[in-house]
Amino acid sequence: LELEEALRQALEQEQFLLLYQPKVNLVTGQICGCEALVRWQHAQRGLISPAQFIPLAEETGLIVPLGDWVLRQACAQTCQWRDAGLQPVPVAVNLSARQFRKGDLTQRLQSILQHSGLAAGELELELTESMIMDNPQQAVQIMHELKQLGLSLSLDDFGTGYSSLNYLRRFPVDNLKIDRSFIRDVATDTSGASVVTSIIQIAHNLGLGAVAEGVETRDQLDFLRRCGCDQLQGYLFSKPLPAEDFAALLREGR
Ligand code: G
Ligand code: G
Ligand code: MN
Ligand code: NA
Repeated sequence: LELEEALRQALEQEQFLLLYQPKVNLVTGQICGCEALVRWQHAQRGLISPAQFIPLAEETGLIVPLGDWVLRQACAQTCQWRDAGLQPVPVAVNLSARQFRKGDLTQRLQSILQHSGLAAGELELELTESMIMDNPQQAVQIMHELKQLGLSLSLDDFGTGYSSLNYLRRFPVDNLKIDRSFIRDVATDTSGASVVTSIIQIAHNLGLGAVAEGVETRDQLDFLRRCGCDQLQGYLFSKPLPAEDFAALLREGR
């Protein structure tokens, strides 16, 4: 209860910040996108990871106003980079299950985009398999509405959930993000490597992009490049960065 009250107050006082982690095109080596990751700047405890407050935010419903703040902030920041003369890249935001299921999601997104001035094509939403598989039929409907708005969609943490291939075929998503637990094993374990190869093939056979998360080593990078993976994200290239540092990368990268 104490944490809930603190979270409520933090929301009122906007004690949150976003870090931005680059996504890199494996062919060109250029930054082709970024993922916005929220942090709580706690007066006493310092930066708190979302793993420690997203579950409570989800339980209490605070995730809806927090999620809206994240969306507004990510859109505003991307517009600010553009206005500063940088060539911004699409920004990806993680949605939680409760945000995804809330009936007015598309209207709220439309209004957030309108107010920020960001084009819908510059915003990507990361959805997880588990939130979709709660009620796949309804999820497919929501995803179609989001696509109609012009947004891009990624399936996050792919491989850890339980989508049947039959459903996957019907999801109007643009990218599969291969969970980092699979990437960890590619260079050391042949079965780990074949899981990753297979996911990349499934993505391509369905006309989707394959994005590797949690890439930390050169060996993993080489493996992913050989398999034709499209994008990577991970500490090898960069950890999640404050907005100013990400802007500096954009400035030098082009
Ligand atoms: O950045 P970090 O590894 O600490 O993130 C931990 C988890 O929190 C990840 O699963 C990530 O997807 C999730 N997360 C980060 N930012 C957000 C956010 O803005 N909204 C939601 N719903 N989850 C987020
Ligand atoms: O669940 P989701 O994929 O959204 O989680 C993203 C989280 O993964 C971010 O919070 C980020 O801090 C973390 N992350 C990003 N790159 C790496 C990496 O190379 N290794 C590890 N272990 N974690 C990473
Ligand atoms: Mn994510
Ligand atoms: Na992920």
